Amino acid sequence: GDYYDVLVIGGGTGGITMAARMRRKLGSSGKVAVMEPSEMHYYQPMWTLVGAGAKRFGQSGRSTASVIPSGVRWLQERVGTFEPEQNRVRTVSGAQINYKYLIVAMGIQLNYEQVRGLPEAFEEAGIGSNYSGLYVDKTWRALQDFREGNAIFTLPNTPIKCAGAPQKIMYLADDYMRKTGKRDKANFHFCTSLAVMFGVKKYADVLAKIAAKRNIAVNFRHNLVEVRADRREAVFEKLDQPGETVTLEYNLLHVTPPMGPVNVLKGSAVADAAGWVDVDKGTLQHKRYPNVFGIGDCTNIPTSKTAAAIAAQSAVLDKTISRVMKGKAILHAYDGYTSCPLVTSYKTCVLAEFDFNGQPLETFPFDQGKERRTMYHLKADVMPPLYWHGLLKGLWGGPGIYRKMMHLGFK
Ligand code: FAD
Ligand code: UQ1
Repeated sequence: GDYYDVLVIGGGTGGITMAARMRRKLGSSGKVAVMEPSEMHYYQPMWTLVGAGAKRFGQSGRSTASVIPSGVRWLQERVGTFEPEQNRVRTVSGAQINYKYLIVAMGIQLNYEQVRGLPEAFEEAGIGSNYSGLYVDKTWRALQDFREGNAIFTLPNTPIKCAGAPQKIMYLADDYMRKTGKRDKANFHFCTSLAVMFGVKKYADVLAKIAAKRNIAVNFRHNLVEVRADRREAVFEKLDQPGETVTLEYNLLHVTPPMGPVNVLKGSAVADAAGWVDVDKGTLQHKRYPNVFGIGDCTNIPTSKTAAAIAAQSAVLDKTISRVMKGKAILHAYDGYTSCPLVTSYKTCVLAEFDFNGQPLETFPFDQGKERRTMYHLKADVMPPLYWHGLLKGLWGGPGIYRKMMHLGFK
């Protein structure tokens, strides 16, 4: 079979970022390959704004061909099995690809079918989901079509990527309905499997106040289990009262689907018992195979799954791989940095940033727990070019160094 010095599985955020970094490290072409089946690469964080009509879906995607770094081979295939003892993978079509170093960046899988009635319900009106390119435009359609009644926003009982996104669309919808004069005919419900508004107390407190001020009912420990699109009903199980369900009628339903590890990882040699790539959280090196690494949503790194986390992880993994290649001892450098721009209206945002311990790790020398216009501008206008021209080129390792500089200057 074919051989590459570095084989990257997955051409999403983490995969393209690491391919760019490895290409720069290894120089001459043909040494690095990315296996990615999709024709298109999407900047998923924009879908929050697409679902609210503030950006168009077309602005969120570019061809995979255009984001593969020059000198990196694109293998347009799907991995089928991992054989790390033999330093190779097999594609679903049976080809063997050998490597010296493997980077797994396969993302997280959306499991809509784990909710009864989905995904068929998306064929009806009044329901959308910002998490999928297939359904994000339906969120915006449903917002525009809304006249009166219940507007319901869900958060599932599984790990998810960008844990703030289920709420961002709710605050945008609230703002939209105030602007269009429909808000007084709407009842807003946030139905979340969690018992808190957010995993970090500082931001949870801020969000609880915002929801109360905007007259949004928060139903904790409610997990969506069924959608009856013909009757416009959403059924929730009460996680603290086993066997009990609540049925709510909806005129607008935004679904955040259950998520989990991608199927081919489950039970594979590189995964942990749950199906996540089993890496050291400080170095991103595999716990059993020293020439295998993981980055991003597919790993068991105990931090919130975001592109911002991948930015910080990519700088750490770059160093880890350099040291492994040189036979040097590796450093436990990743602190869990992750960020979630909590969009709270069409012009405001609370920029949450935190580490493994849920301690705020804010970049700017002001309190990011306040709703700010500057942070909305950062999310809507600064992040997309930073993603395409910084992160995906391997040039953006997260804001850590700027945080340290600014805090030196201001404290
Ligand atoms: P992905 O980018 O999802 O890439 C995984 C890739 O693996 C895919 O291209 C897939 O095709 C490929 N793959 C899967 N199976 C196989 C296989 N068998 N063989 C080969 N390839 C395979 N993050 C932020 O930082 N800030 C935000 O504001 C933000 N907002 C978000 C809002 C929404 C609505 C969503 C959906 C996400 C948001 N995120 C945000 C999260 C961010 O987009 C993800 O965390 C990030 O893109 C994950 O990158 P990844 O490389 O781990 O996975
Ligand atoms: C970030 O680095 C990043 O990845 C490029 C995001 O994803 C789009 C983010 O949402 C955020 C907030 C960051 C962090 C960057 C700064 C400047 C705080």
